[in-house]
Amino acid sequence: MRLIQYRDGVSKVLAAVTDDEAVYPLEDKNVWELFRRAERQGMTPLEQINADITGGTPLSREWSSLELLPPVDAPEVWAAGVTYQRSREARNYEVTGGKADAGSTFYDLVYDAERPEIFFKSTLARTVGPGGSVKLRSDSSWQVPEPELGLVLNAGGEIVAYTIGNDMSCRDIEGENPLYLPQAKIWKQSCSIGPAIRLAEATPNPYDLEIGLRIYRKDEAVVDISANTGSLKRRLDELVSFLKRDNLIFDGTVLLTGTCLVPPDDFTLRPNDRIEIEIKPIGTLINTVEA
Ligand code: DO4
Ligand code: MG
Repeated sequence: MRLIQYRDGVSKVLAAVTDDEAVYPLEDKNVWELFRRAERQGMTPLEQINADITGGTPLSREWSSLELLPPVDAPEVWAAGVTYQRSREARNYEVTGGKADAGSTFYDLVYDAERPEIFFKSTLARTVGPGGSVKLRSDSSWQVPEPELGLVLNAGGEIVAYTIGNDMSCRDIEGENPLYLPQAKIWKQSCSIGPAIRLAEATPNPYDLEIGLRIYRKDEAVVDISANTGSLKRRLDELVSFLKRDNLIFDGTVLLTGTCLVPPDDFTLRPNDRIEIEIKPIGTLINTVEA
């Protein structure tokens, strides 16, 4: 079971999307209201949704045709890094000017260290949703999307759902100096999440999710790669525990878990490219690229 938010005229609607792709608008203003209502009824969120939609009539439209909004209003988005071997190799390539197996870079060290890399990625105002545009930085000539599994947390730091995130990144700025990381990662519309959140209780194994990245240029697929969250170096609760440490977590804080997909090293995004990131049990996050 997934949840989406969409615009209907001037209203924002929360809706459940079943595994058969049927869409049922819910009475709650947002996912947190739904969770509280379920708790009052002594039900899990999934049980509450099933009780709500049983005997109901789904929308006659497909959910991809709705005016989708980010599925959760994330006050903050954080991200973990170098959690997959593929990411480690790509960062090493950036800092050494071409050697993926450098052996002793910051990236090699953090891959094996007890403390993971966790960085601040985005705020509500900088984050776009499905169908929105992600922007390119004007001072970078090597930019890529980073498809990542996103953890949706409540204020207690529990993983309540999963989503898809795009941690847009400037490989040249990042490679020039690790101290430039915030500039390589954070700018207007440099983060996207959606199209849905999948309830944690309806996700049997987050360590076995296929992630696909397709990038279309004038309708031709110029990148088409995939990987599996099974190759994640860390546990999800381990990443959350470092994020939570002496920190403030809000209902809707999202933690991106690092990328396992990096386009070929000679690839850079261009205006009007269409990025599609798919995790089947969640959906496909589609964004266009703007200068
Ligand atoms: O250290 C740089 C960023 C790493 C990252 O964003 C990732 O591995 O996904
Ligand atoms: Mg990343």
